[in-house]
Amino acid sequence: MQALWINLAGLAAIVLTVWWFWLAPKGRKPQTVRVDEDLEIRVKDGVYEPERVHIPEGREAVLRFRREDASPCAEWVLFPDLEVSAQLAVDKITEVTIPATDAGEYPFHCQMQMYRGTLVVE
Ligand SMILES: [Cu+2]
Repeated sequence: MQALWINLAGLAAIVLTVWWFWLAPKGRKPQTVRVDEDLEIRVKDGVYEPERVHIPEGREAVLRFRREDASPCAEWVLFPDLEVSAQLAVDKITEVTIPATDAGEYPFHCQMQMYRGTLVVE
């Protein structure tokens, strides 16, 4: 009986692995991504990727920026309408907390407005 349970556990692990690597929905270079634990916003070559980020209305959200551009241009990210700004560390994740907000579109950009993105609260 115990062997059966071990086999079932092994089978479940295999199924989960297959699902995760082959069957789970994955966006290919999505322009729009729901905020979740795995979302990173890459800061590289003059673009935020993804450049549109969706977060739920009325809930605080944490955005993770990974700055791969060492130039000073990319150093800060500003959400002027939300009065949020953050200094981004190079080659690291910087977490930026967005306060609970009404639905709408809120642009964000670097201090020179060369990098540009939109936070979509819905
Ligand atoms: Cu800039």
